[in-house]
Amino acid sequence: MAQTYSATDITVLEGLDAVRMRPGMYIGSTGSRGLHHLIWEIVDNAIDEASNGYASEITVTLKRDGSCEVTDNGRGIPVDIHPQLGVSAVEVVYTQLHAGGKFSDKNYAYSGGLHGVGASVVNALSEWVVVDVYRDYSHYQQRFESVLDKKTGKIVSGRPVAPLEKVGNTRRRGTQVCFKPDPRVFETVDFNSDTVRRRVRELAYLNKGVRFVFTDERIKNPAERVKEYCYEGGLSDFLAYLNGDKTVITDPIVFEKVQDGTLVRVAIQYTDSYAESIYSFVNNVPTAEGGTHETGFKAALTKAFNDYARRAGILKEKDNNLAGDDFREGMTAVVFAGVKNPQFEGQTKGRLGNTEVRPIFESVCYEQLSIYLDDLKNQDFALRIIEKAAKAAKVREAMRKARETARAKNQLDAAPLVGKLSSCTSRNAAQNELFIVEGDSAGGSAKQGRDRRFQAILPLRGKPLNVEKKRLDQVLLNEEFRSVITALGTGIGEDFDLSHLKYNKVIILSDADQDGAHIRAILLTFFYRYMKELITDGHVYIGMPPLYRVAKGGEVTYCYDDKALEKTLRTVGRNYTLQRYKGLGEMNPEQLWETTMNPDGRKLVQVTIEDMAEVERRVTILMGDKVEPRRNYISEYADFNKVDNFQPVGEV
Ligand code: 28F
Repeated sequence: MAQTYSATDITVLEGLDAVRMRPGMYIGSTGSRGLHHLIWEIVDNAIDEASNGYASEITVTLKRDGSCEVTDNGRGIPVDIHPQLGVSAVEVVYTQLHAGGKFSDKNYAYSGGLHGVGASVVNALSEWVVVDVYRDYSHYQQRFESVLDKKTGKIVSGRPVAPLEKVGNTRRRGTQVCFKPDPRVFETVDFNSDTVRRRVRELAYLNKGVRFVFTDERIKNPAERVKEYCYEGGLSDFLAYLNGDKTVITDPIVFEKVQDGTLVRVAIQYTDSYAESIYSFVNNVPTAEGGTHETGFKAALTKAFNDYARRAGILKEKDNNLAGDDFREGMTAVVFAGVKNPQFEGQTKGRLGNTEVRPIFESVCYEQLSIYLDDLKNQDFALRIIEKAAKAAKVREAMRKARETARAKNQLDAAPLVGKLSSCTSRNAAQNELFIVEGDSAGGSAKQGRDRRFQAILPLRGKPLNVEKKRLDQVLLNEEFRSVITALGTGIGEDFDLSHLKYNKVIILSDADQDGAHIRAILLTFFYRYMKELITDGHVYIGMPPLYRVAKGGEVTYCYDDKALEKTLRTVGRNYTLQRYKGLGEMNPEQLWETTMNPDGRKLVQVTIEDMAEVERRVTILMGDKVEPRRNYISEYADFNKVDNFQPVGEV
């Protein structure tokens, strides 16, 4: 039944030109992230239709012409004419900002999204958009275009080419939207297949039972072109995926409950590893920086487990409570909050700020975890978790003592740095840079070649300890990591405090070979495991030394990859000398400065966590103790120079 829309339902605000004027206000940036945001705006509308039970299948297709098509098999956007505006609801949704009508379904704890809010933004920033609606046995279509008006020289954004029109009869139901991002708005209009595929898979995990079909028509190999994701197990299946190569020691603990209009959905599973991995989301949006849902969850977990340990007589009257860290060792958890009006905070808007959400998570998680722990059929799991935590507490205690004595003898802070770190003269952390350099010879050149005012050098000898299999205490005892921790100044794990960071950029310089890539992966694992905010707050970079040096006459050109070399060799013609750098150590200080350290010419890749789940899996495979998956992984991803999963930002 087509709803009639009073003017109040659809607030008609400024035109789409405002969006084109300041796109960053609506999609964050006009870089790759902003480009992909267009897809997620449209997919969100399809997911709203699915979350309300009207659609069961969503498809996302990347076309060869650079456009993206999204479909759902829901009710189809209404086609009736808006009484005040005199145009169809489809046209209103796609041409009026904030034209999303809130879903009135009462059975819905929180509104996953405003149907159609993002649609008009996508239209404003696209060259063209075609909307197909299949509804009431009819197929309707409308096309929108952003065209340059010759007279005014201005671009008119998202203008309907004609009113919505019926183009055929059909038994199909649902909505189809195809849009082509406008190259006049975006730095790049090239969709990244892996980025889209991974997010579609993540959405499939988060939307239990909804079938997602991702197609990249640009892929030649038909076997690779279409990927389908549908997880009846929802967050339990997500846990299984996240723990893929780890050894689990409990079944998944899963619960969900609505309280005061907020949806609490949690899945927990313990593995034999030492790492704590929490993936939190708000309305399907990943919150890499956590927030009130996560803090509420953590507090409840600690309280529920301690109270249980006392009830079960494992903790005696006189014993102290175990710490949250102890209970979270080896824990993989997915924490999902459904919130009506989420407030996002933090550097990358990745932290939930709503204060009312914390007590809701605390009470629901405490209640549900206590029910789980007291359930007789879960006793062996419960005891296993408590024992693991008690052991972790002993190690933590031993580590604290070790740190005390080490500090007393002034070992932890002073010794390793004496011969190691060449600090810079400036004390301005906002501009200072720390280069962590592989090998003493390269370290030497870096010390000589750098700008000592703001560039500090920390050479790492050989391959540092592989931290994935180690507890924090063993990591702390490793000299290499101690010097990194002390140089950064932030502390580690529970003590980590980003405000004490002494450098704005932490740049990893390692050779472009297998060893270099392994050292880089170990360092990234270390940061990811014990200083994750260093990454999520955007401080970690990877320096890219050149692979080749082409000299002809007095002219020297450095090439950073094979493509650049081909281009250079074509231009220099004949009788040139070509040098392939095997390692950083082959460059003299001047060359190292010029090619890799000088902020004016160097290439840095900023390490970001595009897809936490994927990073987790890769870290586990690459660093975990199972050799088989690692050998496959290495053979499959042999190109260690492709620092994938970490979004390159070009020159910084
Ligand atoms: C490929 C993207 O956009 N699907 C959508 C619907 C269904 C309804 C709807 C959408 C006007 C302003 C309320 C249908 N019947 N997929 C999509 N499916 N929007 S967007 O309504 C929008 C109204 O807000 C719908 C009855 N109620 C709602």
